[in-house]
Parts: sequence; C-alpha cells; structure tokens
Amino acid sequence: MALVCHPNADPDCIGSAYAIRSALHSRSPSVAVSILAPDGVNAASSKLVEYLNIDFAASLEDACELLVLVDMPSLDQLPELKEIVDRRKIPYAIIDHHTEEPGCVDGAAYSKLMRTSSTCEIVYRSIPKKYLDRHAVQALLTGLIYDSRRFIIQPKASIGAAFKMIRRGADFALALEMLLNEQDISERIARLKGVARVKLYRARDWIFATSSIGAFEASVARSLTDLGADLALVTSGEDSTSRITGRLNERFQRSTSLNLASCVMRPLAERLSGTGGGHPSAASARVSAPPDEAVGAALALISEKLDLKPGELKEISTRD
Ligand SMILES: [Mn+2]
Repeated sequence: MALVCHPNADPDCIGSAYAIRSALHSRSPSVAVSILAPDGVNAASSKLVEYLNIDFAASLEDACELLVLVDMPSLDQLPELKEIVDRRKIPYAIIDHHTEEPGCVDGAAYSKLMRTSSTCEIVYRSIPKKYLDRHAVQALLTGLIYDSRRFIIQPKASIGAAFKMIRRGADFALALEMLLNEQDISERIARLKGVARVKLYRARDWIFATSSIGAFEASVARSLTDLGADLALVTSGEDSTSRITGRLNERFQRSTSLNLASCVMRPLAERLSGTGGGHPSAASARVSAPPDEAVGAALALISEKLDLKPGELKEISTRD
C-alpha cells in the first residue's frame, strides 16, 4: 500500500500519512505501507519529518495494490504518478478535507471527505484509538495546529480535537516547536523579493496581489495573503512554461465561494495545455505559457467567476 502526499507536502499531509501508516502497522503488521512524496515536502514540514524519522519511498513499488491520496482530492497535480496508476489500474482511496471537487470521488475505491480544518482531524476521528501511539497522535496534533492556522479555522472543532489529542499524550509545546519556522535564508529572500515585486489590483472591496519569483511560490503567496491580500497569484517560469500558485484568505473564500482549484487552476491548465489542481483556497497549475500570460488568464477567469464588470478590476499603483 502506498500513501501519497500532495506536492510540497505540508505538516497536515505528513502528520496524516505518518499516523495512517503507524495505525496500519499496529493493526495489520503484514501489510507493507510506504509513504511517497513525489513532489517534495515544504519547509514547514522539515522538523516534523525529522522528528518522525519518515523514510519516503523513492517510487511506487510494482507490488503496490492500493494507493491512498492523503490531503488531496485527486492525482491531477501528479501527472506522472497518475499515468502509472491509470495504466496499472491500481485502486485508490481519498482522505481529504474542505474539498468540493465535483466528481473527484467517482473513480475512488473508498473516500473519507469531511469539512474539517485539517486532514489530521479526519484521521484522528476515523481510526480506533488503540491503534494510535503517542508519536502518531503527536504527528496529528502538529498537522492540525498547522492547517487550522493555529485554531483560527473552525475553532470549536479544531480546539476540541486538539484537546482530545493532548489528553492522549500529545505535547502541545512540542507541536508548536516543530512548526517554528526557521526558514532558510533563500526562502526569506524569496518572500521579501516577492513582496517587492508585487502588483496590486482592487475589485470592489477585494485586494488581489500578483508577483513572480524563481522558487518558493507558495511561501510568497502565503506572505501576500498574510499581509492583507484577499487573493495572491505567484508565478515562476521562463518564456514558454510557467508555474502559477494561488492562495485565498478565509474571509474572501467564505464570501465569494470561489474555488481556486476547480474555477481557476483546472480551467487555466486546460486552456494553456498544462496540469492543475489543489484545494479551494490553495491551488496551483503548470502551464505552457509565459508567466504574464498565465497571470492574465487567471485574473480573467477570476473576474468572470466573481461576475466583475469590465473595468471593475483596477490596478493600484505601487509607486505613489
Ligand atoms: Mn490539509
């Protein structure tokens, strides 16, 4: 069995995958379970990965009989793996939260989708506690704190779940320590450069920010929404291909119901021959177009979805 993490795997994804594997080991020791992170893990996960001592599998083993998509609704963002899975007809299960992907569960052998603040909360709720050891609960608490943005999202449910995990031996201070962001210098420079290169737009009471950077697009996009943008689009790339990453803040997501994955990144990928997907408030695409064109097309799709009239989306000068 292979547990597959989404690109740039975050602590919610890592914590969930670890706990699922650990529970499977104690329930069915004869089942071989590997964890795959085909497109790497993000910087916020590095301490957790080290603490849990996770050994990622290099590739999908030939003997794999079941795939579990952890914290992602489809394999759209991992086209190479998707191709193998389709070709070998490997059944797959989906465990994910806050997803509204139409038809995403159609091809799945099993799915567990809940509107929780984190996948870790779903995993905790779904697995009989006798199969969860202290490390697994610690991993789940860390992922929950991260994805609930420290209990800002769905506070009642996320605080309640965290309290139960703490009663089962998880250490809150240790979880916070593992999330302490000691970003390396290149990521901090990328964030600051991304902010320096920002272009701003206003539509009604919403602020959109776009920028470009060579790497750490997700981190730059998150910085822009943290600074006050309702929506951030960050590109990286050269002349003919680019990667575009989007983030929405909670309030904007709630008031517009804009789904970045299904309304923006997926159609963008279709239009510009690429691949795209993700979550409603965090999604990305790889497209066959220069970065400027990708951003322009994404803004056009967003304007269309929000029903903006021509001229309603105005660029704000950053020079005066
Ligand atoms: Mn998540």
